[in-house]
Amino acid sequence: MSIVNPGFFGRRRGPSDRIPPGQYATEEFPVLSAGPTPNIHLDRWAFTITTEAGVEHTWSWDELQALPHETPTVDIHCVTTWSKLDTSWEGVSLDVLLEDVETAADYALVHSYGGYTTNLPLDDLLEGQAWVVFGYEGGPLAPEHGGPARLLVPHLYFWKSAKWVRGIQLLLQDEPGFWETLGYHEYGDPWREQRYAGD
Ligand SMILES: Nc1nc2c(c(=O)[nH]1)N[C@H]1C(S)=C(S)[C@@H](COP(=O)(O)O)O[C@H]1N2
Ligand SMILES: [Mo]
Repeated sequence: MSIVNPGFFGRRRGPSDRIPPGQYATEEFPVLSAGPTPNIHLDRWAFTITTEAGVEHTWSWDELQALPHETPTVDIHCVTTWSKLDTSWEGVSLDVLLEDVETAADYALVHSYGGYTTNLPLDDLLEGQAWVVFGYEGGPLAPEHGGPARLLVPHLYFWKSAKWVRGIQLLLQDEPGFWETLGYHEYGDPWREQRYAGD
């Protein structure tokens, strides 16, 4: 045990400042899936961004891998009250994927293999806030955690981080996804405890 708490000298945020209200930190990595884990072959895997005009931008697995990779280390917060600090991932930033997409949309509806959906404002996918990730803690992302690839949007509750992601539909009007239709908050900011509709 050290005599001086590492938080003593600086204003660096200590672990307890990183836990949003109503959450607890865990070392575990629980699996939360609303259905079975889909089995997706990499040679048939594709990721498609569809604009409000119906224009499709599609990446094969190899095309995705050829894009610049980032390795974000982030805290994740599940609405069932667990948070996990300093998770490390490898993937491609949505800034890169959206770079050449012409759109006037303000909303995104994320689609997964298996049928799961979740919605969020398009702005929340930009400026280094979201990735399509395929690596976790130095290895490939496990199927139960969304492999081959999932969305990672750590600043929102983890249900927005769609596992087995297959595409993003850009929309002029917001459309609720799976949990949002069932009464969860349309935005889901853990720091404002936006768990359920109306919070
Ligand atoms: N396709 C899909 N993505 C999903 C889910 C799901 O059921 N299906 N569950 C969401 C919820 S509620 C959470 S908390 C996280 C859980 O991710 P994990 O199983 O890797 O912990 O995935 C989110 N993404
Ligand atoms: Mo969740």
